[in-house]
Amino acid sequence: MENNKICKLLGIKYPIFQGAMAWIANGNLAGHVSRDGGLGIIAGGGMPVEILRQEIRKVKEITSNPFGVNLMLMMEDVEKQIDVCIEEKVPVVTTGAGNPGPYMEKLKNAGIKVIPVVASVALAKRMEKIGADAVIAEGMEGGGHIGTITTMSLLPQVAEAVSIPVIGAGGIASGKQFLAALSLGAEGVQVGTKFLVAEECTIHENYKKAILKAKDRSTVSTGNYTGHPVRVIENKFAKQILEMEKVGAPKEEIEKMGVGKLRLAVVDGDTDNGSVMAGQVAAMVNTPMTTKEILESFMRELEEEKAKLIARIDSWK
Ligand code: TUI
Repeated sequence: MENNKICKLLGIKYPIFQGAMAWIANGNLAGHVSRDGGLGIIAGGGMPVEILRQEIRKVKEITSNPFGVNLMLMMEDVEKQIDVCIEEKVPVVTTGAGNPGPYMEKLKNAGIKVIPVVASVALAKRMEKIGADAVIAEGMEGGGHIGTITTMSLLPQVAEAVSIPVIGAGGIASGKQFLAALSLGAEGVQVGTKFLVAEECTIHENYKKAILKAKDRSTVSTGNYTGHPVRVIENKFAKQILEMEKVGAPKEEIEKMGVGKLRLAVVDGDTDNGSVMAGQVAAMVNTPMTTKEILESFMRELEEEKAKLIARIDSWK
């Protein structure tokens, strides 16, 4: 796709990013996605700096293709993580859960492409102004920490508001949704939930099983009351949080409940008491596949769905 703006900007084969899922997206997953033509992204948020360095080197062992590191801006060690990204010549940094303004100059001066996740038009415009290379517009269908606007509504508004390329995220697990994102103005997509069940994704089997058996209404958004909405599979843990929110428990108590719960699900496989973050498309993720199969099926389905759509619209005339 050499004329696609994202492929051109980053030097990748397909305009498909693998979402940087905390505790999940390590050097192994990111390395294989990048090897197979997408943009693999290490979830750097909260990673100790020397582990981050190891994971970056792991990607480099797997492939010499471009890859990214995601930084969560609310984390303490973010400045040290940026230094590691610069030292290790990481090609792309994506940012989440905040405004990367204070770090933009340093990253850009190091030749790193900076692609912030935005959940609003205002932030997208601000990011363009301070030199972002592209933005990822993530709707609330996505898993984990989310904004409040759906992809269907957010994506066209962001794409209208900025001139830099936009990557659509939240609710993308098939070629149909890829095509829809492109028709809303995106130049590429970011996919998280579908990569949870990739063979190269080294999470606990129980987590994968929870995704594979999820149905359309299996996820809920917790944390709306504390102002930090997080989409998870509805389980015992999620129900406890929702109950605390309903009775108006102190916010600190609710936030405290969440500490360590993602790790509990991902690493220990406790999918009852842990936080099983996933997008609303979990119901559409029914078959484990390799990263290569996932990327190739997105591209194949995109072409098939495009042809079907054109034929359908033309048949109305
Ligand atoms: O960051 C994510 N998704 C995540 S982070 C995560 S780890 C976590 N663990 C426990 C509790 C909470 C999180 C799991 N999933 N996506 C990117 C994202 N960024 N979504 C929404 C935003 C966002 C929100 C506000 C980006 C910018 C923003 O701006 C604030 C401002 O300054 O306007």
